[in-house]
Amino acid sequence: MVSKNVEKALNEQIKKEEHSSRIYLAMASWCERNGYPGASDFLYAQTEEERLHMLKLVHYLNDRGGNTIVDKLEAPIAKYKSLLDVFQQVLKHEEYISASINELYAVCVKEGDFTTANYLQWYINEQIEEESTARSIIDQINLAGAEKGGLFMVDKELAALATTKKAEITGIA
Ligand code: OFO
Repeated sequence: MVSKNVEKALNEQIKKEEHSSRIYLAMASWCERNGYPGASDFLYAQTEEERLHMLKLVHYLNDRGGNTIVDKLEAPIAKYKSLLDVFQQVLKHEEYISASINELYAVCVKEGDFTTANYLQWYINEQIEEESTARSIIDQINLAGAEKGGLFMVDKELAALATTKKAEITGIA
């Protein structure tokens, strides 16, 4: 059984993961409309992945006798200046989520809930990967510069990354 404080903190994280899914949906849609099919495919896959991050927490909380709340969500910002801007916002968001997972972990430790803290280790590792992927995409976009040819190649790389991500997410849940 989880404590009320852990239940509340887990519900907040469930909401953030669902919101992440919607943020990436808005970004994927923008990329689809602006000539970046690879980036779009990657971000649609990220949308699915965030939904699985949410579901994994929902199942965990229910299994531990907690009460999962499906809360209302704000609309994501859906305006971007460029592909670089999209991925800079991805990185900023993932850094925010990493900080949020760390805070959640701290609540669990404070409450003496080492079972949940241990469960969250998977999310801590996942955040290392999420941030690193976003940083390397930003590096590639910066290297490509503003040239159409460079961005075309980055988009091809993102299409390949999307295929890898789709294969990886079949293992989550
Ligand atoms: Fe769920 O990791 Fe991104 O937000």
